[in-house]
Amino acid sequence: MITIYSEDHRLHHGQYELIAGGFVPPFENPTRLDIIISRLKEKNFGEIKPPNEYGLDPILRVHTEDFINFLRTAYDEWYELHGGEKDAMPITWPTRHLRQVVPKGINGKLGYYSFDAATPITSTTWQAITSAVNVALTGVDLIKEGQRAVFSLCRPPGHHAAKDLYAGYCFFNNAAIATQAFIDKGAERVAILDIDYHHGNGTQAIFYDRSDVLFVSLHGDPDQEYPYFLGYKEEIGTGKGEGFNKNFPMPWGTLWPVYKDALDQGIDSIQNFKPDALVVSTGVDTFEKDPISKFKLKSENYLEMGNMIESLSLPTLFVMEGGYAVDEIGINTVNLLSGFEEA
Ligand code: OKP
Ligand code: ZN
Repeated sequence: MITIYSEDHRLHHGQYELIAGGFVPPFENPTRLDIIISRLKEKNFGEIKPPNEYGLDPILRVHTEDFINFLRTAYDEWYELHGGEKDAMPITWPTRHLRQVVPKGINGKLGYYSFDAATPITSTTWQAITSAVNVALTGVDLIKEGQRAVFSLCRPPGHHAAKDLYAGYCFFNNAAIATQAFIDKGAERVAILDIDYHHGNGTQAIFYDRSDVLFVSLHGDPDQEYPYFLGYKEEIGTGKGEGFNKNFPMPWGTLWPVYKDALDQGIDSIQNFKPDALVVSTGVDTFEKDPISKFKLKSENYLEMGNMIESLSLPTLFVMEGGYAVDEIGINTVNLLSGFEEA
């Protein structure tokens, strides 16, 4: 399987995220991809290629122009106000009983366009997030050219980002942009299987009223787990999209047998949808030793997971999302891809 990868991911490296009441160095950091790349090489997994350049048009198919412009200029506006010592970070959000206005100043805009304080914007975040989109889109083109499967090794991740909202380490929704690109290049239906531990709230929101994209997500129950305010079972889509959104929330402590049963059901619904392509939002933070997650999957379970995904016999684009147990992130990610390839 070909991997698409750009060194530009390093240009997003925040100083801090807020977690459990304190600021710590971000769990989402460049080392994650270093470990995955070295495992891919160790296993001789396949060619590693740089992305092509696609510009902003494919991003505009998913995100609003004002949001894109905000991300492009946010750090400069922050710098003007606060100087360059700290990364740009919101602390106030337009929740209930406040107005959804776009304030002129950067502090207000950071809150308007985000929903957490885990997602710093640095002076070079823009280059990293546009390169991650290019990594995802290059995967789409290789599949259009006939590859059965491609691994788009994106960083930062994307599935928490909605059309005009960032958070959860995510800015542009790489998987959603790739999905829309498949459709714009002729696919009638595309399925997204989100196996990251966290609910892909951004992806769900982007496609919630659409019947040409089926979104299936397996994740920690939002009653207990981030992002808390989306990802419940009863969210099935709206309007024409009713029936094309499927959530499988599972409790903390979930082990492989329960997870496998949900994955079987998710795979069945993808099969019935008869898509032209599959996009896998690939998180390995379901791993038992993940430092911010609470499922209990083991490294060998990812082999079986890849095997099960292959059984759909679909052109498949793996887009990297989360996974923070850096010591094993390479083993687990490459196990998933090998399980697919050796099926
Ligand atoms: C990004 B991805 C709660 C803190 C959550 C943000 C998590 C973002 C995960 N324990 N902080 O889906 O892997
Ligand atoms: Zn996650």
